[in-house]
Formats: sequence, C-alpha cells, structure tokens
Amino acid sequence: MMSDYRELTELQRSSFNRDGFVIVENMLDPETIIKARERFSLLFKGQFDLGLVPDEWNWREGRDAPDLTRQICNAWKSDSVIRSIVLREDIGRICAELSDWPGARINQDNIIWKPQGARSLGFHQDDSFQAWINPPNMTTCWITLDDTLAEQGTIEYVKGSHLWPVAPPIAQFHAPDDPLTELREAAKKVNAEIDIQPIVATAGTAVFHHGRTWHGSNANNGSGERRSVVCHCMSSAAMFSEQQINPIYGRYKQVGSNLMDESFFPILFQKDGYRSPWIDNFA
Ligand SMILES: O=C(O)CCC(=O)C(=O)O
Repeated sequence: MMSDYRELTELQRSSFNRDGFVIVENMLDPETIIKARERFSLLFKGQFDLGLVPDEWNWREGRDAPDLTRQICNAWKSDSVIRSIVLREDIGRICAELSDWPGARINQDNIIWKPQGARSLGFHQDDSFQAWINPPNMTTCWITLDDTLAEQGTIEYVKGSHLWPVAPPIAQFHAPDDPLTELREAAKKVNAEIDIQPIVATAGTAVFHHGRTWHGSNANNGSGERRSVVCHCMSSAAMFSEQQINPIYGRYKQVGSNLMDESFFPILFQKDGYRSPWIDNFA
C-alpha cells in the first residue's frame, strides 16, 4: 500500500452518484508532479525509459501540427514515472468502489498535453468506445499536472449526463470544428439541459468520472501548459468481447480465449485482496 493512499468520503461518493464525477484533491505529491512533467517532453520525443513504444503515440515532435493536443495511450508500458502513477492501487480501489465492480484493472492510460494555443478535444462518453470489452464500461481517474483555469482548455464535465444512454462514438476526437456537436444531439434525445462544469483545480488534483459522463475540453486560450495523466479502468472481471475487435488492443487477445492477460491489463485492486503481483515486484 502506498503512503499517499486516497479513500473517498461518503460525501464524495454521493457527489459522484449525483453528478457523474467527483474531485479528489492532492492525489499526487509535488515531487511526483515535477517528475511526471519532465517525462512529458521526453515521451513525445520518443524517449522511453522502459524501452517499449506506447500502444498509441498520436503526436510526434517535428511531425505533427503544433496546435494539436498531444496524446499518448499506454505510456505506463513505456515510462517508469507514468507507470508508478497509473498502476496505483488506490486508483483501482476507488474506481471499483464507485462502479460496484469486484476490482479494477487498467484498460489504458492517456497522456494529454495541451500547450498554449492547442485545439479542443470533442465531448464524448468513454463507454461509447468500449464495445470490445465485456462488461463494456470504464471508470476513469483524470489527474492534472498543472493548475487549471477555465480558459486553459481544462477538462469539462456535463453534470448528470452519466444517466443518459450510451451514444455512438463521436466522429472526431482531436480538434473538431465544434467540440459539442454530438453532445448537443445526445442532450436533445433525452430532453436535458447541458450543464457544463470546467474543472478549475490545483496541480495534483484528480477527478474520477463515470464511463457515461460526457466530457471534453476546449482550446487552450490561456497562458500556461495543460498536462494530464488519465487512468482508464475497467472491471477486474472484464474479458474481451466476442462482438467487436479493437484494432489496437485486440492484439493482446489470445486465440480461443476471451481472458485478459494481466501483463497487458494489470489488476490494480480486487476486493478479495488480489493485485497483479508483478506490479509491485517490478517497482
Ligand atoms: O484531458 C482531457 O482534455 C480529456 C481527456 C479525455 O477525454 C480522455 O482521456 O478520455
């Protein structure tokens, strides 16, 4: 168990159930924040201290437009500092408790770097993209490495939208002309008002959100960086679905089995006390 182990209060649990997200302050200590920020520039230059290239590396220095939000998925496989954050037991425990799962395992992480002037990310529900797993649900811990301001392209949540049905995947995640297009359609279908809360928080703050909560982020029109580490969890009992193959993560499916291998989808926490042993042995 880590010394900085976090647990939710009753009040935080009920705010998650009401709004579809809950803010948890001081998830990261100042030293870890500094170390993680340093890793961001190395990662996007292709310097991976664990030797592996991440599963998705969507922005490369010198190749991609400077006004795009930079994104890497599964940096935990490539970088030791990111791994020490993403594979924390308390993140799994909170996600499992909020979702009523027997435990939680990593589905994937997201490294998001939105420098000054970088464009928006379309509003979406994470569960829209989960038809490749069974049960098809995620619960996420989003952690900011910078103090955020509303005009700085911080993450924004639509309050109560976790109670809406799952919509199809959005057409464009990176830099859509209008980041709210599909959100407006979804709200109209359920005749709901769109009540958006931008997360204004200090570096190291986490937000846990439900897989159906609509969220996205606007362009960074502020004067500072906006970096976050996002830990997307799924149930520890999740398996590959027979219905859909994920073009990237389907690579980790073994022929003739729907079981998810703990080398690629480690179990962070289980209510019966289990946690993938390799995580702490590796550390
Ligand atoms: O940090 C952001 O702006 C959004 C991250 C996000 O939507 C995600 O990782 O699913």
